Amino acid sequence: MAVERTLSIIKPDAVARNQIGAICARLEKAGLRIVAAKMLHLDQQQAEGFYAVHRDRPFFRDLVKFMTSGPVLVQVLEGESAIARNREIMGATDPKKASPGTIRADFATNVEENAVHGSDAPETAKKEIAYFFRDDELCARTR
Ligand code: DAT
Ligand code: MG
Repeated sequence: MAVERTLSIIKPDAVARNQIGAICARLEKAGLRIVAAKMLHLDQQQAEGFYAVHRDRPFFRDLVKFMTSGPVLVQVLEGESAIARNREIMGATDPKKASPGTIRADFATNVEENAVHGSDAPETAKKEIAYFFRDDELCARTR
């Protein structure tokens, strides 16, 4: 096991429902530490760039529209196996398939409006963190 960092986004649906605190409580309870955070209202270019890997998928336009529909909370989480741990507590992309007790099972509306984002691998975590944060904006907390 190793201490890792991962990018988390609390998406516009959950922010609009005032669920930031409830979701952060889940992250913290899972042992993940918030080492950077900012609230942003993404513009189209930022959302398209962030989800560029999905640009040829049929849901891309709707995804960008949703991600720009309101503010999001972008965070860097740190902890033992943070990337996998965050994915585990997020649950499956489609909340209908998400295990009971996961964030998406409890907070997502559907596969499009699914409350949270989490990096899926070390390379994507590194890329996604750098997409939103400079190195000097991250505060190491795990000793
Ligand atoms: P995840 O967010 O679990 O990493 P992903 O990377 O496959 O899932 O997709 C990114 C986002 O795109 C996802 O959170 C919601 C949207 N999306 C994925 N599959 C979809 C689908 N079949 N229909 C509509 N939106 C979808
Ligand atoms: Mg993904």
